[in-house]
Amino acid sequence: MDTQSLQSAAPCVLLVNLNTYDQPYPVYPLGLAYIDGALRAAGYETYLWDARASRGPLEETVAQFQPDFIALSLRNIDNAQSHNPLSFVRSLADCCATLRKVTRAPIIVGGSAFSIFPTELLELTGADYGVRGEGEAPLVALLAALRENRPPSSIPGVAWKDASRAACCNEYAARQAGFTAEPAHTPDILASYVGAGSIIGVQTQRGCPLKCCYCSYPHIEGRRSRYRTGAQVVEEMARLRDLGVRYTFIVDSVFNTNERHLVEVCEALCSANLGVEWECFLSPRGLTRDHLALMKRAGMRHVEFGADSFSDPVLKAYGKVFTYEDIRRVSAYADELGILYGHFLIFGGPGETPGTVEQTLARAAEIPRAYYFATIGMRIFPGTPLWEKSGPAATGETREAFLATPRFHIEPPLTVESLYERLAVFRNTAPNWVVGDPPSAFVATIKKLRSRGLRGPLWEYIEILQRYQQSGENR
Ligand code: B12
Ligand code: SF4
Repeated sequence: MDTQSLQSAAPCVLLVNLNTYDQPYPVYPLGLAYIDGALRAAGYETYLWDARASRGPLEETVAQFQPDFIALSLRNIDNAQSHNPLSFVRSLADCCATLRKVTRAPIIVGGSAFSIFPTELLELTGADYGVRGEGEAPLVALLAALRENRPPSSIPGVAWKDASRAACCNEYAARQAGFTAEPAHTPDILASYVGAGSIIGVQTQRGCPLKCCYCSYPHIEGRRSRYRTGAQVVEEMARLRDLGVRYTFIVDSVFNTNERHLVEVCEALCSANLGVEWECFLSPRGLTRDHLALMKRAGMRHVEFGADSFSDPVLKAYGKVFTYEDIRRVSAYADELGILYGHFLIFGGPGETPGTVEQTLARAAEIPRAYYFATIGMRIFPGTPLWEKSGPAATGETREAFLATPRFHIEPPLTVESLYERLAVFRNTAPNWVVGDPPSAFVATIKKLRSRGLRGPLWEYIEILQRYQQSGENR
């Protein structure tokens, strides 16, 4: 612990990251790094306690640090896997209960999971306040209000409890500036994640204007796009490189929503020639061969396409703004350019039929050398068209029910079991497919490869490994 901060007169904020989920690898708490940057810029002393990387229990840190405020980040509600669901909500409630016993400091919760169910999570956890969406400016404003004994009820994005203890949440401010501070990294925590095989995130933009039927991202980040300049992205990557990072993940919901931004960032990275490689999420919409070639020159080594389905009626029903032909075309470009690429597919959403499932599987043979990440069913989130169709209004349940137990839309007559069975059989002939979480043997092998210095997502090894496993089973 930084003993200077213990003696300091500046108000102290303890930042807490509870996420210990390690699929596909431990994910560095980038959101809290941004919050840390904003708090430090506003004159607060901060200390980051990380459930994976910090030594000693949280209670000890609280006793030592005596924080004035606690800022707790909740990234995942659950693992979003219908055939193997795992909820993380309980651990947040337990943590708040533990904190309550050892400190009177106000507990403020934020993060992507909190942003999806803000009022429900505020009530369920017993936290004092919350922030929905981008947290930097609202948190600084909330802490100022609390220090000055002003009610926080007019701060955009803030969640609080009214006189009857009912949770309320202000609208997420659509006009929020975005990127009001640079992320502040805690070097030893960052190094611990790099050592554990994590790929450190870099964010170049926030917001997505599109309206895919299931997607919570615009709800978390807003619809209006906010961008960092190419120079700012270079500066951030250079800072990470100086901290020992050689491969990063551009965590933007979709990196290619705006061609001008894509070109600006990539040209800046080409000129800086940092030697840092990266991967990102791309949409097939409007993507050209030149874009991909430029990204490759700028250090991009892997691409994850949010294709969702290879069937046009399904793509339409999912609210996608591209067709299978776009997917085929961009796959061919990536293959020609020697870029490793994968397609995320969601089976069983609205419009899916047994026939469209077979069409997607058959069309995978037309796509050269791709990797596939298949999910079964669509998690139903508030604020999405899917919520209107399959949420509480359709089932007669409460909103809380959709938080406490992960709920998925599966289009009848398909079921989780029938889809899982079909995909498991298909995977036996297609070792480049991952259905749900990656197999544990793959995760173990990847850990070994990472400890030998290999970087990146390494999903190119999945095929070799599954092929080897299958040949063993057939022997
Ligand atoms: C990139 C990404 C990934 C990458 C991560 C790559 C990497 N190396 O970092 C990969 C593909 C590996 C991944 C995996 C998973 N992901 Co993911 N991922 C994302 C994505 C697109 C961006 C996350 C990000 O880094 N954002 C940038 C940072 C800066 O933003 P942020 O963390 O939200 O923080 C801001 C605010 O939330 C807030 N904030 C954060 N903490 C706090 C704390 C306080 C006190 C306050 C006030 C504010 C605050 O302020 C921050 C700055 O503005 C989000 C969707 C989205 N658009 O948010 C999904 C998302 C976070 N993922 C999600 C899920 C479910 C998963 C997986 C479980 C999926 C799976 N089955 O494998 C795993 C879990 C991984 C793990 N070990 O935890 C869900 C989580 C919600 C949920 N449904 O439970 C999301 C929201 C997508 C969704 N489906 O809705 N993911
Ligand atoms: S799925 Fe991707 S493109 Fe569609 S709304 Fe979500 S972030 Fe935007």
